[in-house]
Amino acid sequence: MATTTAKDTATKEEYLQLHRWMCMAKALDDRMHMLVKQGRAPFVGSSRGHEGIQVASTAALGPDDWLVPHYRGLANAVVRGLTMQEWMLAVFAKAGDPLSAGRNIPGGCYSYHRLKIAPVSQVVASWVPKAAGIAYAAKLRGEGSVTLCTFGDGATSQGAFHEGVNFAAVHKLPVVFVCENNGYAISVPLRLQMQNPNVAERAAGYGIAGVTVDGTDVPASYAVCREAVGRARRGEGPTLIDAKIWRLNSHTSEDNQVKYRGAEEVAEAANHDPIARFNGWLTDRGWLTAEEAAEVQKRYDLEASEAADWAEQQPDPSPDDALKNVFA
Ligand SMILES: Cc1ncc(C[n+]2csc(CCOP(=O)(O)OP(=O)(O)O)c2C)c(N)n1
Repeated sequence: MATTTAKDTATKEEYLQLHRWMCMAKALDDRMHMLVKQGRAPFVGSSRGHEGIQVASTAALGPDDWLVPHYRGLANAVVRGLTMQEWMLAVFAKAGDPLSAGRNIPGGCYSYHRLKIAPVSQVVASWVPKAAGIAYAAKLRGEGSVTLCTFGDGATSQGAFHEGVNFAAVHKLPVVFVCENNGYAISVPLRLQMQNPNVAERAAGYGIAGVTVDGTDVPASYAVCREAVGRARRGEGPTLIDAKIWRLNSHTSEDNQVKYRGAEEVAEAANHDPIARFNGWLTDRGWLTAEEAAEVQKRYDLEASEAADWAEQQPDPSPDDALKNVFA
């Protein structure tokens, strides 16, 4: 099991692109919170705090690779090419929503074949064996694609996690498993989920590579994920990455995290925003000024607001289509 802290293996342009994707995801996330408060949207499961590892892991993929994300994967989808308008059509459950034609909670359950995003499920960890299955199919067909599977720390307490990772290990499948370890399964803290808080150490039990990384450190995360994707692509089997991060918001808009984390811890979490950290890293290098970083965020904030206003005006699904694409 290796621990990676800092590496610098990408170009300035690649890092600036990662930064833009993170700001775009934040803009959508913040706008959704506002829409929920205004009573215009029903729900948000926030990705704030997860953006660093999400853009790093997804940007490490190629266009023919598969993404099997958990329900908190907004920045993953943004990197795959999801547009703000598409996301907002889903938020308002409009007929033109390409994610689920207005049938599912935004972000919670959807699929997007064009972007090679497999169906997102609410059933925690159920997608881990599915990711192994997709990778198995790719291997049997000789496709050469890699599958990225993401999940939270809570998911690693489920039986499906073991089944999926073990199967992938035994068959040396081209999968990268990324635990976005935010320390909570809704209100249940890590110490009540596992005796050993280092998820990557379990990799030894499966006979695969395991790496721990600070998931708020974008350059380190990107390096680790690219190594893991390369390993999978070369036929050297899966990697289990434990990306330590902080969840900045409540589990969803349905709970109040101050009640179970306490105000002090919630305030501390705000000091671990991967976007603020990456802004600092880029400005230290002279690749972005603080003013430019603020300008990028402002531009995406405006676009997210315009996308929401536009989507809200689009046609609702027709009741006649209620059973379309639904399995009996
Ligand atoms: C099988 C199953 N059990 C319980 C739930 C209720 N539930 C939804 S999200 C969640 C927490 C999962 O935590 P984690 O895997 O750490 O991911 P996070 O939400 O923190 O990103 C739980 C218990 C569920 N959806 N599915």
